[in-house]
Amino acid sequence: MAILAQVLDSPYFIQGVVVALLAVLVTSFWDDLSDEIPYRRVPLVGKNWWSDLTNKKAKARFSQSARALIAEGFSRNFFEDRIAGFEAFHQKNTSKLVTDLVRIKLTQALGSLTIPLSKETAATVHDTFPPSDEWKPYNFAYHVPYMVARISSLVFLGQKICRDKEWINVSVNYTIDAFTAARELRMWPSVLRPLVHWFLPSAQKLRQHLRVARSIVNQEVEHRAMIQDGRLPPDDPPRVHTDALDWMRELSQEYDTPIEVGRTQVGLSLAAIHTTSNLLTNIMYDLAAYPQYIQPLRDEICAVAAEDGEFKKTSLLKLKLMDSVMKESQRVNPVGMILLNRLATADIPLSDGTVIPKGATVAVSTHVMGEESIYPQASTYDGYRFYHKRQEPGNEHRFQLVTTTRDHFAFGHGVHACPGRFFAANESKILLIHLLLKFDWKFKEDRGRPKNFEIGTESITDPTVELLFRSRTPEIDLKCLGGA
Ligand code: HEM
Ligand SMILES: *[C@@H]1O[C@H](CO)[C@@H](O)[C@H](O)[C@H]1NC(C)=O
Ligand SMILES: *[C@@H]1O[C@H](CO)[C@@H](O)[C@H](O)[C@H]1NC(C)=O
Ligand SMILES: *[C@@H]1O[C@H](CO)[C@@H](O)[C@H](O)[C@H]1NC(C)=O
Ligand SMILES: CC(=O)N[C@H]1CO[C@H](CO)[C@@H](O)[C@@H]1O
Repeated sequence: MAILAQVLDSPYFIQGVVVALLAVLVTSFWDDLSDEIPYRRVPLVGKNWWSDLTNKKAKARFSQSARALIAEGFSRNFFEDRIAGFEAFHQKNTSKLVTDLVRIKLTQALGSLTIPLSKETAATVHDTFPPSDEWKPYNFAYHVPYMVARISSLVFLGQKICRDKEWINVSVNYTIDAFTAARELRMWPSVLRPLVHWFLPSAQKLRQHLRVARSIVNQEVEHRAMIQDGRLPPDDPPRVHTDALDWMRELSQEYDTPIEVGRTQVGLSLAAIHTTSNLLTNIMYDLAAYPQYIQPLRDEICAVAAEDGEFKKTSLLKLKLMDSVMKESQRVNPVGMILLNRLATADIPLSDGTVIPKGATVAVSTHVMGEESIYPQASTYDGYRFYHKRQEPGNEHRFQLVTTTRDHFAFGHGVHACPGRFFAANESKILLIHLLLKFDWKFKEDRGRPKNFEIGTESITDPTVELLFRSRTPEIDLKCLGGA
């Protein structure tokens, strides 16, 4: 229990919880329908605020019924606009715009982003891991969000802002602080929350993040507008690629929908940073636990570099073992016990006669990804599992990390499947290339795969684990990826 309490207090438990929220975060009809959420009518276990104001009970309740609490948290009841600071969770009528921005604009740009992403990755890896011939400890789960935030922000906001410490603070910490604030606010009866939140330090921090975000983002919008009208000379060095800020302006005009860019940018960070960091942490824990994959992964990168020279649009797609290893990490440790949270907007009769009533929330259990009948030796980590499946005739393009199916839905499935998965896949592969070629990795203590914690329905990577890294000489010249 002590460790559980410690983890609940730790900001990193956030990685696990974030994905659960995404299902409701940007789902377009959420705001409109939340009045009908059945939770509002169903009494919640232990929701007796007056007799139960201590942290301890609340934590226990959270770990027992995280899902219900989270779902309720997202109903208007709680994150509604009168609680200032949570605005990034509300995409209002811009949710289609945000999804299309990620699904269409960002994904289409990926081909031309490999080299810029790799250059930024090289820089952040350089800043994060000083070259060392000795083994040095590194708390991966703690640090990786900062690297991911910087690399992702290159594509969201451009080169200048992705290196801005204040922005990185917002990009990483808004999410963490929002969960802390939410947890603290839940200690209060809902009628008092609109008042209390003004005085809670965590909620104040959240509003501060939004102020900082708006100021940074609006300043950049203004700066770009001035360059466009010729009131300022072009940036030096000039911007080399478009980014989400440009796409927001384009789509806002195209859809004739005003958007608030600061809040929307924080919303992107919310969806992107801790989810990707969680995946990367799981992968690195798997590779340190099963080191037999590391050299084959390096060989594969070298083979692609030998074949393609400078990385092309299709180069990352050739890293099939890496893709398989990543998908296997997601299979064995999905972010939670349930995904695909949905709200029934009408009665839905099923073939066996069961009716899902209008207003019900449903979710799908991820135990399917551990089913023996679908995945032989399901409990064994097999980095080649999806690689081998793809070798079978007709399967070459199936079983990719970004492919969602009813047997593997770590990115969700269907219309609302994660639109950011193509970006997450490419960005993560680029980071892994740098980490694997430039360093050796192992656990500090001789240990097996650190077990993920289960908190409520969520699975989180053990935040206390330290990895050791040591510099090595890459077998290829990383010029093929735009430089060291
Ligand atoms: C490894 C990293 C990621 C994981 C595991 C992940 C997972 C998910 C999941 C499970 C959903 C809900 C899907 C469903 O219910 O069917 C989702 C939705 C979403 N994700 Fe991701 N995600 C990741 C990275 C990203 C990134 C990098 C972005 C943005 C660039 C992003 C943007 C979104 C958006 C906008 C939605 C809402 C889509 C909708 O409601 O239509 N995600 N994600
Ligand atoms: C994020 O918050 C933590 C804890 O408040 C703080 O130590 C850290 O410096 C913050 N990150 C950045 C980039 O400022
Ligand atoms: C991160 O942001 C918060 C909220 O704006 C602020 O209180 C804190 O001092 C910042 N931390 C750093 C290291 O900049
Ligand atoms: C979105 O909301 C804004 C103001 O809240 C409104 O002016 C705009 O017309 C709405 N756009 C669409 C497409 O509904
Ligand atoms: C290689 C990979 O896993 N993901 C994507 C990287 O970006 C390209 C271009 O959009 C996509 O086609 C890949 O699926």
